[in-house]
Amino acid sequence: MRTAIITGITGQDGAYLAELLLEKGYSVYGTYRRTSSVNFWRAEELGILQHPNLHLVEYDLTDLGASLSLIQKVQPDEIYNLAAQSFVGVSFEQPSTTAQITGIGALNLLEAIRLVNPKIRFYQASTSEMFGKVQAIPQVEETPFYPRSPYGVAKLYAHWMTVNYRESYGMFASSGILFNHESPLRGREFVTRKITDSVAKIKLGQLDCLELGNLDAKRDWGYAKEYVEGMWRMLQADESDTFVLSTNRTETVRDFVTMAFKGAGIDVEYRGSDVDEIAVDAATGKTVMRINPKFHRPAEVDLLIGSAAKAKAKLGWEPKTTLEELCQMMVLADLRRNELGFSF
Ligand code: NDP
Ligand code: GDR
Repeated sequence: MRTAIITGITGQDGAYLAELLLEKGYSVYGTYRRTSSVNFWRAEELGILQHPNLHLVEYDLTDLGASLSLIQKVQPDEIYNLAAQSFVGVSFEQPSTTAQITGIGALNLLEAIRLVNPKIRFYQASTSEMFGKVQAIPQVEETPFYPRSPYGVAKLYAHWMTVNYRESYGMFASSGILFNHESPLRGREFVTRKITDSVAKIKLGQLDCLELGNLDAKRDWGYAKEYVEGMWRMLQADESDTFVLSTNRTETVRDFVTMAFKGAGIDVEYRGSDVDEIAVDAATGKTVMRINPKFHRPAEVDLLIGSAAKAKAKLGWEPKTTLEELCQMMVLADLRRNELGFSF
């Protein structure tokens, strides 16, 4: 039986990856942070929380000693580093914390692997946010980086450390540059899930209006469950490397708003511009979306679109779910949850 550590099992990707590895017969050690109220709602929704091969371990990525003892104790074959302060907006308010967790945290794991057992295969959750102010369209593995947030800068440090440990010590350390990936398990602070949850509440009469920031940002959105399969494939390859996972399609936040309302049976029309832009329900004339400048960021990533041609050629990975299907899946899940009065 193969053994894997997943850091960040309480997050979206951690839950889906744990599900996948358990299905493949792995013994999975999922790490979570000690907090006053630990939240395993995602693992619960996937029905894996009681799985006999799932072991939950308390762990903080910022602690090198904890990284050393975790690896010594578990002796895994593979480590997937998914833990991070992953919210771009918050990284502007907490840049040092973000650097410690998202940047140095990855180094702690790499260093612990080097010291305990350099044969362990390592996956680093890198991000399209490293491309930031994009230097080419579409973005590929060789596109120059230009991060636009403390989060992007911290992730870039972790990415280069992964490459550096691969080249310096011959470690199997792969970096997956993943573009935005969403699902019904996405955190509600991220824009897609914020939209689908609010649309569901508006449809059910539980909320009047959704408030957003920049509607013009363009993102390449895929389905998280397919992306964790790509992570696993990276660690099964003959050699460690860097891979982009993306859909090669980009849409604006505004497009996603329209799509989500449509998924709930509401047609919207846009009026006004800039901070005065609103969306109204075409049938009733009621305002269902307005801009709140507090959701604007000090610096924005305007346009992301990635080509995953290398992952397709070398890993046989490609996305399948369309954005329309993904959005509909999220809206339906949020309608169901909010009907039951139960939404995380
Ligand atoms: P989430 O924010 O849903 O999950 C992040 C996880 O990291 C949570 O389990 C969180 O625990 C944990 N964590 C945070 N700080 C620490 C810490 N100090 N020590 C240990 N664990 C910690 O992220 P996603 O699942 O969406 O993303 C997974 C990874 O992939 C992240 O690294 C993210 O930056 C990266 N990524 C995500 C993309 C996406 O579109 N989803 C795209 C590209 C990269 P807790 O629940 O306690 O907060
Ligand atoms: P992102 O995702 O920053 O791309 O990072 P997010 O969903 O937070 O923002 C996407 C775009 O939407 C705009 N936006 C808003 N965003 C939020 N969260 N809330 C709003 O109200 C709002 N209004 C407009 C944002 O300005 C942005 O342009 C995600 C995270 O998962 C990262 O961890 C990951 O690395 C990248 O995706 C790839």
